Amino acid sequence: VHLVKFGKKWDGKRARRIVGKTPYEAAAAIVEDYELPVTADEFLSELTPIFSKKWGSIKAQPGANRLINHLRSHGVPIALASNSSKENVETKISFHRGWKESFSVILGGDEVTNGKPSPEIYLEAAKRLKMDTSTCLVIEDSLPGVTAGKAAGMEVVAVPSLPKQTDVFTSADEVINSLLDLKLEKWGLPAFEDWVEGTLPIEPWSIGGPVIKGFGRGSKVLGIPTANLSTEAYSDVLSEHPSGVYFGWAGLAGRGIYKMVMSVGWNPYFNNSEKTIEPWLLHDFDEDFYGEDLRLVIVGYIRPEANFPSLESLVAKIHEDKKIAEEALELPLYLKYRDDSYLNTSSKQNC
Ligand code: ADP
Ligand code: RBF
Ligand code: MG
Repeated sequence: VHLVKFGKKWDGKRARRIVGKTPYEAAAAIVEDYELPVTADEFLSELTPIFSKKWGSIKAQPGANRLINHLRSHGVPIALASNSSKENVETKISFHRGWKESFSVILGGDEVTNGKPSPEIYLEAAKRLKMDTSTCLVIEDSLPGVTAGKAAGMEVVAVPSLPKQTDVFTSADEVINSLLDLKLEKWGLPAFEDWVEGTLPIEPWSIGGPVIKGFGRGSKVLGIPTANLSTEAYSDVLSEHPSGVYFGWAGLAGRGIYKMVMSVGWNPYFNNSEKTIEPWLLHDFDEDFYGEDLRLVIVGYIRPEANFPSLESLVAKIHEDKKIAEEALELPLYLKYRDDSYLNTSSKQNC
């Protein structure tokens, strides 16, 4: 990042201090945290053009388009309330087709006296929507935002933008891992209609590479082997996708194409410090295939990763996931991706 200029290194743990702040507050926090030899104003004015250039390449959170389209098609009015300036918010969303028109109200931090955590921006949003505050649902990724929403008398679902943050968001009415886990009917809103047989179709994504050694506990501890992929080579793909249990198709060069169910994330039961990708190929192999080229096309989502009171309950849940994936992959909607050319490198056909 820009910190390099000052001979400093970005510290992920400190990132949580700036999420949800106004641009000025965030700059001031960074200058203080890293003891930079500039004022917050100077830092901000150097940084703003650098960030503005990057806005166009920021991808929507998985589930964001789905949420916006669903609410619009059901006539549920939505507002966007951000501590960033109105101008910046409008520029940022201009890169996403249909977003600007979907919001009945867009409010920037420069349009209120006090930004979040003050309730002001949410009270103003409700007023402009002509909605009673008690009928509004706030979806927030930051702690100041959750505080603001609750202070405005609204129901608040937190979707933390940083991992392993659940404990910090206790004031929210619910903390979910990603927008894929939002259950609108819980809040009196029309339910999503796209779940099929316990699965949520997603925009397919793929990842592949040589199978590496994992923690050595898949088969040994759980009786469930998972063919781990190197996460280093794919850190950007992985960071784009929320942790959770997914399924799809797996291609093994020279062997074939198989159904696959996997977890992506920190495996709460084992509380790993790294985000890993753990695909279980739904096929009995006679031998290990470490080092071989494994290609995955991920087509659907099942559930968030969870913690379990016992190893047996974790194993039972994973077997449930397997059953859901096995059956869903027979649906034309998912079956068609079995022919994806990404899976067939030099491999011979099978199954
Ligand atoms: P590790 O911790 O090294 O990943 P696991 O106990 O999870 O070890 O076992 C994974 C290995 O088992 C894979 O790398 C692969 O070589 C082998 N294996 C055998 N059958 C399967 C399967 N059905 N799905 C995934 N991996 C399998
Ligand atoms: N680990 C968890 O801690 N929580 C989970 O909810 C979870 N779900 C999984 C679902 C599937 C389909 C698979 C294959 C694994 C899952 N695991 C989960 C990961 C499991 O803990 C992991 O494979 C082992 O830690 C082996 O390294
Ligand atoms: Mg494994």
